[in-house]
Amino acid sequence: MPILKKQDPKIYKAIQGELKRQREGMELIASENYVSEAVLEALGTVFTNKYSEGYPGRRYYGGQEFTDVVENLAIERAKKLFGAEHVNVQPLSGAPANMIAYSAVLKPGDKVLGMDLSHGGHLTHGHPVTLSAQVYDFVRYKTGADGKIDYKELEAMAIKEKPQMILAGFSAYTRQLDYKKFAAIAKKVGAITMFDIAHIAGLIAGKALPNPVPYFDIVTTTTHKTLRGPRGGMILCKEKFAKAIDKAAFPGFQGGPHMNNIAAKAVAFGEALKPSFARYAAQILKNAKVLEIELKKYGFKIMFGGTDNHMVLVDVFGSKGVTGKEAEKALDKVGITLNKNMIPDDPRSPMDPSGVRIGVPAVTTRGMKEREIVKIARWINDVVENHADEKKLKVIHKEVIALCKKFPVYGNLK
Ligand code: DSN
Repeated sequence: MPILKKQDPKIYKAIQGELKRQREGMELIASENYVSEAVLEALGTVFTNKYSEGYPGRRYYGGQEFTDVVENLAIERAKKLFGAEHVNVQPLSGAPANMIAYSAVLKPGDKVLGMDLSHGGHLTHGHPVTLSAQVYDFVRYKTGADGKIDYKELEAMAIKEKPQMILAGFSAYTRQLDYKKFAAIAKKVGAITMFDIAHIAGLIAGKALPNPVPYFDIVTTTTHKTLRGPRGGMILCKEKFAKAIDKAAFPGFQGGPHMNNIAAKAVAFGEALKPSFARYAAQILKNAKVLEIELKKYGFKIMFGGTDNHMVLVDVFGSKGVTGKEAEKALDKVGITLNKNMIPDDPRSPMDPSGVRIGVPAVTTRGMKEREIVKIARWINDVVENHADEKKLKVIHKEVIALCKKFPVYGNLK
């Protein structure tokens, strides 16, 4: 970046610092990943200059011969990846994608069943602090006594509440959803089905998890988590909702789409269509399972009874008497990044909850496999148990950097 270095050294320095952090750090935030250098290249292009309100072939401004190419390719590739009838690649991210989808098919005040945040749902699924909860009447379902979604209870709730929509999707729930059962419950009460697959989209694209798209009316996602694309959102839906979704995205909710981002989405979807992506997705599941098994050996309580996807939710406070915040902070010191997280019905506060969420998509992108995950689990235990021992933390930090250097990322970036 020779021009930036000269023109704006402060920003250049921060970017270099972040690059070093990402190269030398063990990234275990379940929603983060490393995009390819091709995706980064597409993001930093002249498409950032272009306004293109509307859709391919019907835009409001001129000069769209190249924007149409990238948006059409992104749509075509996403359709192929997920077997979707209709795709809108314009949502700026996951939260707007969800608001767009709600507004396309619901009226203000309509009732939606969505999963409780502390049970693994997401803020935009009707948490009281969000706009979604101000506009729609969200009723929250929870996991049952065995830590999994209780379909009988969900059905009873659906019959009682008569919602217009039943929403699936999670940012911390780690078990596989029974798509058929879920859709059958919605059908019984005449509700629209929506699934926010943001966390697991890459696992679905890589065929490590079954595809929910045939079972749901609307599927929303981000493109930057397991799917390993640029930060952004996307909506997949049945043809009968296509017009409403497109209209709700533009002009309903957003203005001009970010075309550099859409170009980068197209590149990422192209990568996800390759056989190597399926191997990546399969390895994520193997790594997460090893993490679950190893952490259990160290006496950590794994929420929901275990994992079927890319992450585990751990009750560190209940297991080791260390809060989620303390664990996050101590792990940060050794270069292991993850996030504190509520556990179901957490007695502690969201800013210092009982749990931590640990995900393996980013380390799997680096090429780490079962052997490395065993080491990572050992470090997590050592750090949590010795979180106040600065000397020990320093030793572990050196070991973490050494392992990360064996699995380099962004070799061509300067
Ligand atoms: N912030 C994302 C996550 O970490 O799950 C969801 O929005």
